[in-house]
Amino acid sequence: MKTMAMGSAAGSLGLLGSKLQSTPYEAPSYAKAMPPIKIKSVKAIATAPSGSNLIVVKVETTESGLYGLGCATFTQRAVAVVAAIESYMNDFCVGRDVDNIEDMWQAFYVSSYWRNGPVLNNALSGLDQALWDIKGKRANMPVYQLLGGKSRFAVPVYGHASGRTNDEVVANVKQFMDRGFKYVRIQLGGYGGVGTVPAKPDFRAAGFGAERDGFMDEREYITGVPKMFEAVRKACGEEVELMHDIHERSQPMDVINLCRRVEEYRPFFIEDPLSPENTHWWKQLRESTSVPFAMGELFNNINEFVQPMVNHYFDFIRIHISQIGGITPAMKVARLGEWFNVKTAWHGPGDVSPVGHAANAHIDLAVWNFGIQEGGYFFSEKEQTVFPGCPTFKDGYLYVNEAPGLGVDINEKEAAKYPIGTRSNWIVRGRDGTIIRP
Ligand code: GCO
Ligand code: MG
Repeated sequence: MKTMAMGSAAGSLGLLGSKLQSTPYEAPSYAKAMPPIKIKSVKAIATAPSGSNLIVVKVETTESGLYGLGCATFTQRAVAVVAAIESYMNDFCVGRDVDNIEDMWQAFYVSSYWRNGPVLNNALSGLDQALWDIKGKRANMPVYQLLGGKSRFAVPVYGHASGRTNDEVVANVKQFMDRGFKYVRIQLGGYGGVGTVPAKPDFRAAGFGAERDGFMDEREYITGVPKMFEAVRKACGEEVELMHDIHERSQPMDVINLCRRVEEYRPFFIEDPLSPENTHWWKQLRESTSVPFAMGELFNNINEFVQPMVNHYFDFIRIHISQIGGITPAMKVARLGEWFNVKTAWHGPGDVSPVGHAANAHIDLAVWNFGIQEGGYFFSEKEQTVFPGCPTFKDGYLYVNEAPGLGVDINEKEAAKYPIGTRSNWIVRGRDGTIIRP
């Protein structure tokens, strides 16, 4: 019986075989209008029109005039990303099909064997976003349409209010509220209160470290944040949603106490309460306070989000889109969040290029589990000249420009006017000179 069955199967296959061989490959109808297009070249464009080093990948194709742009901005090590793109990515990509984004992502990701990490992921993000830009242009649609269309009319954003005193912070919050912002991040001085404590730290008096190293007074910071929340709530009321970025600079137990003391001021979220190196504190932190948390701008890999989501450790995903490798992996984390009611709050400060801000916004428009978008960053005149088509802000909302693709272009002649630098200073020390995670 078994041999008979196999015989008949082989027979039918044989039949099928001969039938399949006889019908030449028929390109699906949509592909008739979109002949396969290859990558002609990949290059890095480095520019700093507003001071922050920005890196953009330009993917040129075999179809004249068709190219894509993607953000690869790792501002502190920009030159290293340019090297990865110029020395490896161009060679890897030339002649490959522009259409297979997931395959290109997976292929470049493993092409170095040793993988992951900020430099290669930023380079990969530039390629990924550029391929989505090209696909949108080919489909003659904005990228958010390829991601499933709009789940909201525009993208609510939060502004950055800071000051050296609580009064200055309050005044800054009111300015944002007057401009229609419903969400505002409040910081006293720099992260960790750096720059607000006049006293000369002991390490500097002792001549330890470098003159430009920052000083954080941990005690001043931990006791100052609840007072700042109190001052802003008293002056600005309950209307405005308030968030704060601890920026992973405090000790876990201090963070637990700080969060307990700001609960009554109903923070929208407290960001980066722990450093990636301290993720083992999440269980205790989560069980100690009810404030919502946002985390993830320093995460490199989609897998870093799984356990925290499964355990409901944080409520908002703070992905820096180029740090994780672009739109393709960011969409995976966003979709995963839906299962655990974790919402997006993409990273959007000045060291994201306008192309990256647009990529953020296209995902923000499409995903259901959108939380908020960082957006207190307004594009300067120079930046808008270098990047025609920058997203726009109005009344606390971010708008993409509805053009096909990501909608942002680049003027390379203008970009060349603002060369990038190599100096970045993320050294922060405690009173005795101990390095603090920045
Ligand atoms: C934020 C971030 C940034 C980072 C900066 C690092 O929440 O906006 O923490 O300010 O510190 O992007 O280069
Ligand atoms: Mg942050």
